[in-house]
Amino acid sequence: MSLILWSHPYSGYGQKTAVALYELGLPFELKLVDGSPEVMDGFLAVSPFAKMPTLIDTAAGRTVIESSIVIEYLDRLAGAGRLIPDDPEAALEARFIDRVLDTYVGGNMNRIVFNRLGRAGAPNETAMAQDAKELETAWDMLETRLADGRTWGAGESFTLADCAAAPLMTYARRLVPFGDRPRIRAWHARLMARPSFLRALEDAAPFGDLMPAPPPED
Ligand SMILES: N[C@@H](CCC(=O)N[C@@H](CS)C(=O)NCC(=O)O)C(=O)O
Repeated sequence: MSLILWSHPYSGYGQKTAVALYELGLPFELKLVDGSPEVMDGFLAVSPFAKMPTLIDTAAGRTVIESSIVIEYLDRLAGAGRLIPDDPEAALEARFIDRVLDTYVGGNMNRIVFNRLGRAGAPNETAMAQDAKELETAWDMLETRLADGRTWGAGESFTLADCAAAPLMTYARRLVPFGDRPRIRAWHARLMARPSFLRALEDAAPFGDLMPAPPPED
């Protein structure tokens, strides 16, 4: 098997990449980043920022980091045109929605979680409130974008945008609920039924619930 994925099945960005691998039908070997010193030594050697996911393509002798770039790479490996649409306008939209999700949903979510877990000392309430406010702005932007009736995040086909949306929205809504945004709710319900994401959730299930936030009530 030529693809090795350094990741953890509970990681949102790791799940984003797993969804892409399952969508494309590409087999891979998981290198579990479990935090143990022996694993971290190997992980730091391939991923200098120690961020999951990191993909190694042993056949091509390449290491690829950053989930969106990993997915671009995988899509090309699988023949291109599926998760990154061939049409340049559609590709631009997929990349745009992916950026919004990575930066303003996943990024803000990770900072709030980091604070809640007290990773940098006492939680900074002001920073958390600002991060939560930006997450509301991201939900508003996505709700507006979906007003054209699209089925998936960037149009009628499942793309990079949806690989990002499935895990990142599922986690982030536990911190900032979707509220009165029916189009986001409907999109998220479709993502929750997608076999590739269900498979990623199954992979994560044995690790329990590590999120410092209650399960969603809505
Ligand atoms: N921009 C990166 C973000 C990756 C990221 O933040 N991964 C988290 C897990 S969801 C991580 O590795 N955290 C470990 C750490 O920060 O120590 C990407 O898209 O791959």
